Amino acid sequence: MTDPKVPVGIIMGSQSDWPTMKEAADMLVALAIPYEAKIVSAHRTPDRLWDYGKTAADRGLQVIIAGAGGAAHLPGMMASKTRIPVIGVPVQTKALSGVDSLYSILQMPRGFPVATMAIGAAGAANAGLLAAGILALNDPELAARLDKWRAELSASIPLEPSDD
Ligand code: RP5
Repeated sequence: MTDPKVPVGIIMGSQSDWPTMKEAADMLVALAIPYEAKIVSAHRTPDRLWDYGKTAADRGLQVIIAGAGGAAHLPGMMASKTRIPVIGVPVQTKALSGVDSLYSILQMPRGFPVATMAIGAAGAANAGLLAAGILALNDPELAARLDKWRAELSASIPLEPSDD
């Protein structure tokens, strides 16, 4: 399907999820982590979902970031199909502001965990960072890059508020 050395798979239910999920991709790029991005819908392309989950471990994926909105079944279904850790991103919806997505992803039954992020762009960016943290456990060079990224973020926060 793709390069077996790619450690992170970003999957999403629709093209319309990409502006949100790109926040995760941008974070992986910033930390020099290879990734693949695919549209894999639980409802519209269930066979694609099944194939992706079935082959994920053998292809060398180590973390899957799955984003979806509304009746957001993609992360949970992927977690049911593969033991690869799944990080779920609730995409913000117009109808219910993403609370529907959040609840759909969050309330997994015992036995099939999904690490659920915040709704929307911040959640997607944090999904990239969480994936980086998982991979850094066995990659000292990545760990150093992640430590540097975190230190730079901390250093960018002013001590005092300004009126500007
Ligand atoms: C979900 O339905 C997708 O994850 C997306 O967030 C939502 C709406 O999809 P589109 O109608 O924009 O394709 O499956």
